[in-house]
Amino acid sequence: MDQVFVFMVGTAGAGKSYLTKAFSEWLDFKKIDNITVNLDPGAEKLPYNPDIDVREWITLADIMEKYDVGPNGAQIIGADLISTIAKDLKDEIEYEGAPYVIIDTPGQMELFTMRRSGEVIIRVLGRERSVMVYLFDPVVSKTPSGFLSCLFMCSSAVFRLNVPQIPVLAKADVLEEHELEKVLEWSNDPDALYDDLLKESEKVLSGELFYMLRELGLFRPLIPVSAVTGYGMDDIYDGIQELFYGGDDLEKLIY
Ligand SMILES: Nc1nc2c(ncn2[C@@H]2O[C@H](COP(=O)(O)OP(=O)(O)OP(=O)(O)O)[C@@H](O)[C@H]2O)c(=O)[nH]1
Ligand SMILES: [Mg+2]
Repeated sequence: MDQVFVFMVGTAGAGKSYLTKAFSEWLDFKKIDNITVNLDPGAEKLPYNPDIDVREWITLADIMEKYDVGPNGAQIIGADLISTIAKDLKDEIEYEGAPYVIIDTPGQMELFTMRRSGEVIIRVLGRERSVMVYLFDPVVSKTPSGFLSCLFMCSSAVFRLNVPQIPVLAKADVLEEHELEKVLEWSNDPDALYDDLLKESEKVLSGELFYMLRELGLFRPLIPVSAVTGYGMDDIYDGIQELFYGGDDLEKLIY
């Protein structure tokens, strides 16, 4: 059976690990076989028990000792080393065999999106079976310029990794109702965002870039989700189904 690789990607603290847990639990509840994979060698405490864990091969403590570097240098070396175990990860993931493979990526987004490892992992596992759930940080996204910055980050991940994206608004439960409505409106309606950018500051210096994002079709409706309430897990699932099975059902992935 084909496996689908769901990469949780987003800036530090956006909620990747909790969403990994919540989505996995939701799939369990629906009796859809899935496994979780931790790709963060620096993770100290995870809210879930990964079925496959990069820390079996690579830990920051070992790197700091072996290469005589501090924690930041170790993060970078750790990220680069992940590509060297891509084949081992693939073997373990295939051995587990679950149709849904949820992959939690390193805390700092650029370690996965900018360095080569992310690209290598996706290529080794299979680009055509991969999808990225991109998490917008709710606190940053709730101002117009913050939202636009998040959209740039999200777009940079798609340019770099070249896999389809399901953009989600993480931790939607922390926003007030009116804030949530605003963020969702901006993701649906670039003109509404532009108006609010103008209200925020008289001159929108990023105007040309804004138009570029709009012309490239990079504004897409955000799916609000919450790992705390479980809200939106069905929408992530539907998004994945739509992508791989054109909305057909789904028996193929359900055992
Ligand atoms: N209210 C609320 N808090 C959340 C939610 N998801 C995560 N959090 C909190 O946000 C913090 C960061 O969540 P993580 O899932 O660890 O975020 P991450 O992106 O994996 O973070 P790093 O890997 O450390 O960069 C934790 O303290 C969680 O308790 C959510 O849906 N709602
Ligand atoms: Mg994490």
